[in-house]
This record gives sequence, structure tokens and C-alpha cells, in this order.
Amino acid sequence: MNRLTVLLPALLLFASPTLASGTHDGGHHDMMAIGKAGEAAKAKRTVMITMLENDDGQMLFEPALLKVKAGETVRMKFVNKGETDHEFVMDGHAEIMKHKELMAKFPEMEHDDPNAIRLAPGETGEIVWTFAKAGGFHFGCLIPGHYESGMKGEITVSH
Ligand SMILES: [Cu+2]
Repeated sequence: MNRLTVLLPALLLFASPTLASGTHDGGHHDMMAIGKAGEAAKAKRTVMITMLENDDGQMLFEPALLKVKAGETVRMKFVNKGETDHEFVMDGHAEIMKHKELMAKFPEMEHDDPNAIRLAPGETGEIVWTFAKAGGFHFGCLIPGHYESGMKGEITVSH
């Protein structure tokens, strides 16, 4: 085992206080501030999110603003219409920023988190998510350079 694979889990734990505190409640990465993986049967609404690059060299999510309600379970359907891999990661603003720094240091890092999805060009996928409390949350593509090129957005969770 090389040094990086030993180091990464420790760094991840350190960088994700919401995840670490979640384990206190007895579950493995279940409840985060933004919510948790939801049951498909409870999703009454589907939101389509497209990942793409435009002719100006920008990388985008369409839409870049999602409005949901606290306690709502939403089926989020993704399609990568771009020509390069993209990912979607949603979390609190501070957590996204920390995660982005980590991705800059370890660009090959891959996610297997319920709040994230990575798609190759032309691929589709979905996340069924139950949003928890009201507040402002953030999402982005944390593949190095993509966030800076415009791949970010906001999730507003209202009462
Ligand atoms: Cu991207």
C-alpha cells in the first residue's frame, strides 16, 4: 500500500466534519447538514441537471439554482452533455471549499459518496436525496479547474 492510500481516508475524515459527526449517530455517512440519500418511492419531483461546456470555454450546470423544501425527497437526474468528465457534489459551502482543496491536491481522487455523482461524456445518472433543514447549500464540479470555469451552483432549501 502506498503512502497516499493510507493518507487519504484520514484527510477525508478531517475535511468532513459533517460526515464524522454523522457516525456518532450510529450510521455510516447517513445524515449530513444538507440531508441524506432518499428512498426512490418518496420522490414526488424530478429535477433535470445538465453538465456541459459552452463555446466560450465555460463549464456549467443547467440550472445552477435549485429550490427545494425542507424534508422534500427529490429525484435529481443528471446528463453530461459535455466532452469531458464532470461531477456533481453538493454540501455546505464551507465543506465544498474544503473538498475542492483536497481535489486540487489529489486530482485522481474518486468519490463514492451518496451526495456526489461523476459522469463521463454522454452518461446519465441520478441521485435521490432527502433534503433536511432549511438553508443555503452549494454544489460544484470539483475536478480541478472546472469550478473556476463556472461549474457551481446553489441549492436553496426553504421551510
Ligand atoms: Cu466538471
